[in-house]
Amino acid sequence: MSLLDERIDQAKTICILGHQTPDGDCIGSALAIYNYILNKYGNSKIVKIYLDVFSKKYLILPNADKISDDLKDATKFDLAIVVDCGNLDRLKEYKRYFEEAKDSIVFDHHENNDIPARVSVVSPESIATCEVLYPFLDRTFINKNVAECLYLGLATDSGIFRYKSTNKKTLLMAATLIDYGFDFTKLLDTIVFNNSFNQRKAQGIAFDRLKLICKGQVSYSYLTKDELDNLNITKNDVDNIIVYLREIENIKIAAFAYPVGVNIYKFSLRSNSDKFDLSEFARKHEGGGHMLASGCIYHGNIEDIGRNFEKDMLSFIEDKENSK
Ligand SMILES: [Mn+2]
Repeated sequence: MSLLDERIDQAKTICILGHQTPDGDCIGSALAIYNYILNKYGNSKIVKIYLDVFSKKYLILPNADKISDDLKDATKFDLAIVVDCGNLDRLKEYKRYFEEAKDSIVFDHHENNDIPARVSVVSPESIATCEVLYPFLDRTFINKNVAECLYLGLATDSGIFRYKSTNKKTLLMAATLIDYGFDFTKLLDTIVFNNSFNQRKAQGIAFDRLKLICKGQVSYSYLTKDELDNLNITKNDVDNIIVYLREIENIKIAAFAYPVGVNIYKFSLRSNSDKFDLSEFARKHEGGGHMLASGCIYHGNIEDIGRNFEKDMLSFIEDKENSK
């Protein structure tokens, strides 16, 4: 029995938690565990998933409608399972459920994971948390629903099997999963490729405004709160724009800023080279993430933020160039 099964066995009440602004890997690994427990134990366990607000497109996943954003559950859970999250602050207010739980386990692939769980399964060389989690699930109880959730995390965190860290293990796992017979074309079209009409209009504004900063090394664009409101879309509808800003010839880093509060902007960051460890940059600016994909926060009006970010990023790049 795996160390996950042992802990689930002993628990009556279980909560599953993940990082703020949850993505495909976070939601996928959380729901994989949920569907796994349901398949293995039926209704004999009380399992809750608490996550920050996420895009409705994820509702295509089995039992995604069971995910709650409730902060007022009075249950002191026997077991908290944290997925795809490197530190407690990124659990936001949901960290209460972790801190009050009697037992805890974390599955993650973020470097410098410092969540004080009873058991930590952290593997930074893994492409996705779903990949970290997979060997701890008893194959007998992986069904079509579990497989679909795991596949989503694997596909999205690997850039649909395109990023450098994709390897034989990733593809073999994906091959095993698709054999369960879920509709992977529909899954990825719904969650990754399809955009609403207004999302495309927002991309148009961001592309029109796109510029090169930091002496031509960084592509940069942003959207404001008014622009999102006018198109009746939310921050979750624009988090894919960074993908396109990275796919530009001869740039080293891509940056896209969008509002997450009044005068608060989140920067999505992507690097095209492991020479620039963006998690290091992000940690200095209220953020975190991976070497090649990170996020951080700037405060103020967008003009000042743009100037400050360019200054910080240029000195970061020059620092790295000089140290090699
Ligand atoms: Mn991940």
